[in-house]
Amino acid sequence: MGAFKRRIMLVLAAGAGGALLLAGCGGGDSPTPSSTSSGTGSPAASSAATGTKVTATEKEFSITLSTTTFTPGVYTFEVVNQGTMLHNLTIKGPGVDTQASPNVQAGATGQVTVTLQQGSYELWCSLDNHKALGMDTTIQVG
Ligand SMILES: [Cu+2]
Repeated sequence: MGAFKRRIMLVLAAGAGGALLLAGCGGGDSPTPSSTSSGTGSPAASSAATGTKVTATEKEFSITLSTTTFTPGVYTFEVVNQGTMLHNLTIKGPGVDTQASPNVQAGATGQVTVTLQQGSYELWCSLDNHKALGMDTTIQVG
């Protein structure tokens, strides 16, 4: 009984040690883009919020952005659907060859992250004829 318990303790200790080891390696190995010049700028494909956050409030049939001043950089647009229909936010412009948020249910939110360069970008809802009905706006970056 006692020996069995001790073995479990050992296994647990080994597991914890392994986890610590992994955490240590991960922290030491992952380069931060700002501290090295070797990064070729492959962006993380995750949908996690990065960069400057902008709220895009959508309803039938308009898109209202929380800011109208943009400088080049990474932006995460958070779509807040205050309407009663399904909407999304689709973006196209320099370096962004049409990226879209997921389709967002009424009352829900969704995100799309893009890297904006200097220039003009069009933002619209690509569902049905929502764009023609007014869910269409243009921003100037830089
Ligand atoms: Cu829409």
